[in-house]
Amino acid sequence: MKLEIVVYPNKILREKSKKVEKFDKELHDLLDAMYPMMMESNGIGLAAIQVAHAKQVLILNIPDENDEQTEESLLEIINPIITNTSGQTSYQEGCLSVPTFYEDINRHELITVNYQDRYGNTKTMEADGLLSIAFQHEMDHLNGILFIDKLSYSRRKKFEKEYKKMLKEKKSSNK
Ligand code: Y12
Ligand code: CO
Repeated sequence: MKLEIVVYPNKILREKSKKVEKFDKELHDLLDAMYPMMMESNGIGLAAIQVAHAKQVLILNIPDENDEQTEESLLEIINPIITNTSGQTSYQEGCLSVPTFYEDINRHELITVNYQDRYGNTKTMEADGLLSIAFQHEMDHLNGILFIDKLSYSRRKKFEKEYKKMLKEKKSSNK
């Protein structure tokens, strides 16, 4: 399966992802293709809508204490629902669909998530630290929400100006 990362301001990123009903080869092929795409792009999280598949699917691979990402730490998350939250935290987030831009975003510190694995088994997980932040960032994608939507009005205006300039420069250097 050939995948490409969808980049802001593409409207695909605003689509709401649909619940997965079939835990079949099509789903497994999508998950199997998302993993190398995320790793090649130096990502730690990727939602299916970022590769133009509007399914409630996301993958996460948080670096360990040696800053390494192994296949064993890969999480495949289908149809996630946050059932509990506590605390507040802030982290400088980035997104493969919004290249070159990073900004501090407020999130819940601790979350409990119900989800299904690639076979449809129901699971519950508690997440804190970077995993909790990545979960919340990727789950926002399933609802068509980007981290830039959480910026203040003035910060967002500044972002739009800088981002447009970056896209223009990128386009002219590719000519
Ligand atoms: C904390 C913050 C954000 C998340 C969501 C997942 N975000 C990512 O995985 C973002 C990755 C990313 C990688 C980039 O590529 C390189 O650094 C080589 C990148 O590059 C550029 O902007 C040029 C941007 C974002 C979870 C937890
Ligand atoms: Co993102």
